[in-house]
Amino acid sequence: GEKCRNIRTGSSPDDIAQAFLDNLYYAQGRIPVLATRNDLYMALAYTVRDRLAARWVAQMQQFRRAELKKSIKVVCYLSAEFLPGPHLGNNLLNLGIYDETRQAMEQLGYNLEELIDQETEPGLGNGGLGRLASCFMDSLSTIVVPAFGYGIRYEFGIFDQEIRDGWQVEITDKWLKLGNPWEMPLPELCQEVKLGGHTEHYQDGQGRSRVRWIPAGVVEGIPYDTPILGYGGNICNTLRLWKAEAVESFDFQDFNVGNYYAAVEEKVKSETITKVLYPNDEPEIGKMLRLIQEYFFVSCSLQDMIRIGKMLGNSPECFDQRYVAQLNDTHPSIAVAELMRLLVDEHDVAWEKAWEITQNTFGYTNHTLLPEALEKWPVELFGQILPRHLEIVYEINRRFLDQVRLAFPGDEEQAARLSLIDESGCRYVRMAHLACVGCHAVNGVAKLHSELLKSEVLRDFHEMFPEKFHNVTNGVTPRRWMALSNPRLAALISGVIGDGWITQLDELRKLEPFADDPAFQEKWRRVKRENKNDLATLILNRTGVAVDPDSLFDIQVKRLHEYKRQHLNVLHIITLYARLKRYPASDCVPRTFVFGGKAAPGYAMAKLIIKLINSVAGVVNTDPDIRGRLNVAFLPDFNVKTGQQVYPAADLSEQISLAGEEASGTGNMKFSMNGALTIGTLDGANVEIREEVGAENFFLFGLKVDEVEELKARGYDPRKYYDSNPALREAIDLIRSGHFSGGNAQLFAPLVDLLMQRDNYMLFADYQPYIDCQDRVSAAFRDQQNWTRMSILNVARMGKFSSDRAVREYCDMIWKVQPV
Ligand code: 26V
Repeated sequence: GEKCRNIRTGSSPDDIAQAFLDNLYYAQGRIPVLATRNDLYMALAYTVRDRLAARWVAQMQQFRRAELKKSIKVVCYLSAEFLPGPHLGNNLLNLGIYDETRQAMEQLGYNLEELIDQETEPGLGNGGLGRLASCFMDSLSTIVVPAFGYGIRYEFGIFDQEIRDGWQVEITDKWLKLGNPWEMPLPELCQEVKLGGHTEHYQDGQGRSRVRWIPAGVVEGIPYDTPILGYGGNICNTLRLWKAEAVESFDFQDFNVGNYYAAVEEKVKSETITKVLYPNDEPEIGKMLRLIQEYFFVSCSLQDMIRIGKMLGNSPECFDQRYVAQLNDTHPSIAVAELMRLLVDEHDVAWEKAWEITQNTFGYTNHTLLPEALEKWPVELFGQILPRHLEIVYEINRRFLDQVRLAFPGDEEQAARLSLIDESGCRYVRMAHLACVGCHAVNGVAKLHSELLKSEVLRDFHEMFPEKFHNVTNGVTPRRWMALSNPRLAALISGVIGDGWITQLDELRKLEPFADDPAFQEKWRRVKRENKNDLATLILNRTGVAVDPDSLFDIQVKRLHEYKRQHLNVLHIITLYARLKRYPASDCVPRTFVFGGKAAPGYAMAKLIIKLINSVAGVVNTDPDIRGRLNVAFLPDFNVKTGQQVYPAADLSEQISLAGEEASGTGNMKFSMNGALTIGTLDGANVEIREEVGAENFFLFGLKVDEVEELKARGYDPRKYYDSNPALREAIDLIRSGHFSGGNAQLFAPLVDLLMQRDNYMLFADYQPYIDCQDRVSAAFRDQQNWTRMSILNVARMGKFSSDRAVREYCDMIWKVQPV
């Protein structure tokens, strides 16, 4: 009856309060006096989930009725990583019941923010790539594009980071320990995945040659669905993550031949496949389990797509009319061979037709130019696990190389460069090549990156298929990264221009006239100041470092990597420290340096940089000559949740990678749309951010891509910079002498030696321009009026960097689908 409906769907504070008590009692088995914080969180999560259910079910119904029959294409985003962040707050925002829920909790004597804070986030990704996938899922739902996100339900996500004695310590991420109220297991929709074994070639009844794959074993994939509701509740798409389970005892011993498996245990159980997320930024060659993970989720997903099609009466031959699938980097690129196998071997489609369907279906997004990050699998390992796919890859390659030889007669070097198989030494399957050949579209993630793809990493493919190449500059969702994480700023903005910007981010332009309004500026500063207060409290609680909210908050949060140059930032800190030690009375702009980010467990240099940051912090924070002027804090365990507390509080965003190294960056966008000014190089999306906000509102420094190349060609010698620049020399010598390591001169030797001898990312070349630029930042910060003006203009001009715009570009250029 009426009462019952309100309990599950009502959105008044009374309805929500009643539903909450109901769920606490019936779902969690508790009454308020006995409830733990987690019981309360779970009860609220179930209450919100109930309110999603109706829209979720309606979506499934729509798939059945309208969409597929009207031949509307469904977008499938295939990604080995998703980083959705905590769901509760975002769902409240998108359902439009945030305030009502706050009131309901108040009525019952609970604090909503505390309950939201109880959620453990799903850390099913490493960084930018996984977070981008989740921003895209939010945008797909918001702009009303029917979509599935397909991925892996890792039992353990990215490790939790603790800092002990200045070093990173990795702790297993047990995100499922207290239960996950947002997911729905669907064991009836399980899929079987074959692995290993051999193939048999035979003639079928009609005398056609066919192939049978006799696997060594089979594992089962169970889908776990999470609803992804769009802002305003337009539609509710599904994030479908696969968990591996055993179907029978599976002896992996067959794989244990050759040299590649030394590091892999003798017997790996089926369940192991989805146990743990591999930390990125580590060479993957030879990691059998990683290849199995990739194949496992791709196979489950493609079979699931065919199953849904079948249920709706579509034959596999219409696959490409019903679906388009985006490959988020090469991690799912085995999909090209798997769809061919499913169509040709299992659904009896002719090779040529199957190839047309495959190419029409897939698009490939590249996310990095780093050569060491390009996936390739030893042919032998590949064949051990996927014997049929190796045959298919060879056949694709044979046909492709025929095409190449036609286009470039006599140019065997071109053929060797393009081949899906690297034959230069030990033989490898090149996954990016498989993706380029098997997809109808290839794109980079920022203008500069897409250009460099065409001129460098994928130059030969661009020559072969120029029409396949596109650019789609990344974006981030303004729901999570502004409205949810920065409610003070959101309220201030909506107060003057309305709240249309939340779904039409270009409307932020209407803020421009307020940039010079002193009263508005004052309010803007107050918001930033309150956000900084909150972050100061967080820093104190997490690190014990007391920081001054009036100081300039200078923040670099991102994965630790040499190319991102966190250590260049450190050189600046040391330079300021040395200046203050020499001239204690000098008048400097007080700064708080905040760092956050994880280092891959096997990346020793990145871990040493974390230790360096903490060592410098230890000295700077406690030196009485420095007190109150410079503070350094390393915020442990940077993740989506912490990010939401960090970006709103930044004055200055550090985007200082060596030009040509960072594909796009998305943190750069989050900072700027929360009113931070950027100090950055002309790298990744920085180029376009600067174009949008205006050169006068962006602190630019450093070598350009062509200058980097030129300098490398001339022969880069870091020692010259060291010899000729006293400030740089002093900073390096302070590290080398053990000044920050209690006299231990050995501790940072590997880092300093590498800089002195090779300096692969040219910190020394960019050092002085960076210091000079930072001095301009300090001078600018003294003029608070003008700083605020620049801050407002940054926000006003960030409309382009909404993931809604990015997803619309994919829809137009690559997927050829119309938002409903
Ligand atoms: C992987 C590896 C593996 C081998 C060692 C070095 C290395 C370095 C990076 C990676 C990650 C590559 C994929 C990735 O996460 N790329 C990021 O994608 C973001 C979304 O497009 C983009 O904003 C970042 O600039 C890009 O680094």
